[in-house]
Amino acid sequence: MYNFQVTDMTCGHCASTVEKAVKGVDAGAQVKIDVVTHKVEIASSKPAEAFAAAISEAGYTGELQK
Ligand SMILES: [Cu+2]
Repeated sequence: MYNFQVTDMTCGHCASTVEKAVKGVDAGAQVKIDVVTHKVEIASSKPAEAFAAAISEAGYTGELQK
């Protein structure tokens, strides 16, 4: 389970763009997004770096929380 803080994800449109980016890395990933707290939870066996890259390619700043 990865926790990303995506501070510039501010509305439902952002959330769906981020979700699409995540599913582009792993179509079977489980994604939980909270726009209010800017949190993106991802359950996947793919590496966190792949999601970080996809989120930034989508135009957002995703910071992995340790
Ligand atoms: Cu938005």
